Amino acid sequence: MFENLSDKLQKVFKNLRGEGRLTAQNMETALKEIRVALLEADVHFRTVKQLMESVKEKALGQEVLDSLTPAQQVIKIVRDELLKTLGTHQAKLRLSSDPPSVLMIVGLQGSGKTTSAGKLAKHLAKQGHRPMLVSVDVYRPAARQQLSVVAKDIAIPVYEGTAEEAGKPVDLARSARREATQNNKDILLVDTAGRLHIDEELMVELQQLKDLLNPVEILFVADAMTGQDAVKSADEFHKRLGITGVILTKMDGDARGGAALSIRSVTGQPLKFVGIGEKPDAFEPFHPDRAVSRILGMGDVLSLIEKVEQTIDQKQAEKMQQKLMDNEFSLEDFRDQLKQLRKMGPLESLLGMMPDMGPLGKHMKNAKVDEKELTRIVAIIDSMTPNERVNHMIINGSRRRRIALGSGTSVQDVNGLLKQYTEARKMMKMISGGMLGKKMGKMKLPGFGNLGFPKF
Ligand SMILES: Nc1nc2c(ncn2[C@@H]2O[C@H](COP(=O)(O)OP(=O)(O)O)[C@@H](O)[C@H]2O)c(=O)[nH]1
Ligand SMILES: [Mg+2]
Repeated sequence: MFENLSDKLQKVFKNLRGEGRLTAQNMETALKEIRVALLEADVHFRTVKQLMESVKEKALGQEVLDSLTPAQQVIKIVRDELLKTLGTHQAKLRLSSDPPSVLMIVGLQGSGKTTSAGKLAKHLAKQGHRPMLVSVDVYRPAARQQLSVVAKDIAIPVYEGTAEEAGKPVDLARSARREATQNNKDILLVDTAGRLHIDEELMVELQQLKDLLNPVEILFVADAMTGQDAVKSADEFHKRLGITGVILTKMDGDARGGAALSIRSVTGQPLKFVGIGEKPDAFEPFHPDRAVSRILGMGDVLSLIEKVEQTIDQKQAEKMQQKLMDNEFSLEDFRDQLKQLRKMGPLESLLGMMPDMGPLGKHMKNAKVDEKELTRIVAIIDSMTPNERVNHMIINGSRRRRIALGSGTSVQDVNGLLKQYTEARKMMKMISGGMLGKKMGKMKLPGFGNLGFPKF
């Protein structure tokens, strides 16, 4: 996986290592080499273009961390942009709250659908789920039997179907779902037929299955070794059917990684799992951060970069905490905190990581976090004048109307935000005087600034 690309990028970084500082010239050379490395790895040209534009912008911009050498800085920038391309977080499998969750496995012939359906079922069973399998590939004689063999091997039940259903994908799917429900299975994996090329008939059939089953996931299975062809067919399937994620198989044989790197930026749908061999266990959730470490290779440099970033975040967090304690926490700080939080990942997972803080903590962990809401709040604060941001008391009715207009929100939204903000300040004042303040002061939570806003 990614060996070729990794080798080439490491060479680029090595050449930079001798440089005392980043100049327009050595940057230019490095950027050119990175671009070539990506193209040679068969990354989609549009993905390369996007990636290189952001890398260039950052490299020439002012985002420089003093404690890193030029080479390390470039590595950091490339790492950040690769992560953005792959999706900063692992794209988890969605499951329905109304079981059985139906997962449709689609893709071209030979891409690895049947194998992956079995692997995924096994993976889910290991997590404590009760999956059931069904094959609706009624065209190739041995296709359904192949799934039965796979299922037996991993001890997952499979719906075999009746003689009347044998040639009818929709009937098979319907009965399989009923069977899954009756047997208290919480997940039904539907292995569908493939073709050598995308054709109308197949798409119509898949659409019928989709309409019937209302799947929570339509996973497109692509063979990584086919490179950009895999990306192209993923894109076509997505346009026709609306896929929700990709399983990239045969990564064990793909040294370049072009498909893996392009799929999300081309289709907009994340890579969820990778197949790394023929055996039922050769399958894993796709972790963008691990893939990036693998591509860049330099474990030690990456941990150094992380450490430097943590120190910076930590310093900022401490400054914010002090402001909170002193009740000088302005709307501007509030906005910066929100941006900081967003940078660190989905708020829910962040809140989930927090140590137990008694009733207040529980309240926060249960809080529904809405990223859209966050974007709106940032927009509202951005529409305020600097003076308004540090002095919220001056924001009267007409200012509120202006802010709402400027941020594309309503006066109610602005009122809501100001109310939450003032309540939070009040709460912080109370807390900073009492026991809790002392306890929290020691915890140094990076997202501490958000403590007062449990309503999102
Ligand atoms: N090396 C390797 N082979 C795989 C992987 N996934 C599937 N295969 C092989 O690819 C071939 C086609 O797989 P199959 O599941 O029958 O594809 P389908 O036609 O899409 O159902 C089989 O020989 C599988 O063993 C993988 O991740 N790595
Ligand atoms: Mg098959």
